[in-house]
Amino acid sequence: MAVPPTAAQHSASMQTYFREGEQRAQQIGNRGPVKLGSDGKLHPDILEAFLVHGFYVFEGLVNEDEIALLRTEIERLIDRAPVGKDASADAKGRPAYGQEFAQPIYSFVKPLSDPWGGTELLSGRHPVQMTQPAPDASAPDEVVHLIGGMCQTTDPGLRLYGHPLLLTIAEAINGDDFVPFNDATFVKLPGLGGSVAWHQDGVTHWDSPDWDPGIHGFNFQVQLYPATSANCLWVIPGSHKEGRADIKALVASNDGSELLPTAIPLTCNAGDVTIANRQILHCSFANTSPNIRVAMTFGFHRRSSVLGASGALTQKAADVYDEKRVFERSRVIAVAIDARAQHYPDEPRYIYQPFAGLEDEFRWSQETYERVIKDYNLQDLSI
Ligand SMILES: O=C(O)CCC(=O)C(=O)O
Repeated sequence: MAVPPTAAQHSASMQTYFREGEQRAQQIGNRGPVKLGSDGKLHPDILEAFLVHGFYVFEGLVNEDEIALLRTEIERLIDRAPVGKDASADAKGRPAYGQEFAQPIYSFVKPLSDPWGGTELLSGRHPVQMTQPAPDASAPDEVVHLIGGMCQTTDPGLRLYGHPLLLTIAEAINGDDFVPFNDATFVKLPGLGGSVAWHQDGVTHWDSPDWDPGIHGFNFQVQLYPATSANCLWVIPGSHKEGRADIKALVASNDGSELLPTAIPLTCNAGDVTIANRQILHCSFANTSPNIRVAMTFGFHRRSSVLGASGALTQKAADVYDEKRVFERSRVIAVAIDARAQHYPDEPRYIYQPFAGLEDEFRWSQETYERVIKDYNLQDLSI
């Protein structure tokens, strides 16, 4: 087996690819502030740009104060994480956070490793393993890679889920009866963060007679820190329209290299929000840079894609998504909207059509935390 590069060698070897990718990204553009039409809906030019390229970068969508609150919370969650998968104490020996949730909220990786590439995990959708640089000798055995459950672990996370602009974008893409998918906060610690091998997210609908480029929904990523080409998400523009990609063949025809030649980095400033079609081919590399990236990632689907579908990814195939299940998971949106309205009373409140008229049943309170929010992610709608 080839000797893995050191972190420093890996970083040096990536620089030309990063610069070339940045140039390709600049040529495409596909970024700017969110724009609404006179009807209050997402401007059709942005929707069209998203449909063509499969991604868009909304610059400065979440304001600085809100980003500061989110950072404080995520820093707390990282600080209070168990030291590894099977641990119950944090690095300072305190009982780790999150033991009360039914589904573990933290996922870990070995520093700079690729946990999914070349494995059958997550429906085998990451067929090629990425380069896994050797971490420095001082690196811990495991580092936080993902934190789940943003709506139950932090109040600012719940409020972000009810952000009127984000929900207006979700409505434009998936219709006004859109439904949730799942969420995960990707944490790429400087010099330690693992990679996410090339993949497409969708699992269930590739062979559907109704297949189309939007059938597997899309994800938001809200960036809490600047995202650079060394730690950000890379995508292949337009690949969401071409069906299931043969990733092994793509890498093989690129001399076995994962540095695919048409990919671009979605570099961002803190507060920028990306949207990516879940069928777009995407990855992120081991973070051998000195900069952290934290991306709060949560997705939405068309109702028609989810109703009657069976569970995928972290959900069981025996889980069939009926009206009741979809309604129950969608309640999180209703509570999030109210939590946001209570905290930001001067901001316009998003009206979520499936819950219009039911607002009083889903006011944000300790009671709705227990009834709707706690362990909501057991009901994720993964396809
Ligand atoms: O943000 C990343 O590093 C990876 C995100 C990703 O692969 C996903 O959301 O499916």
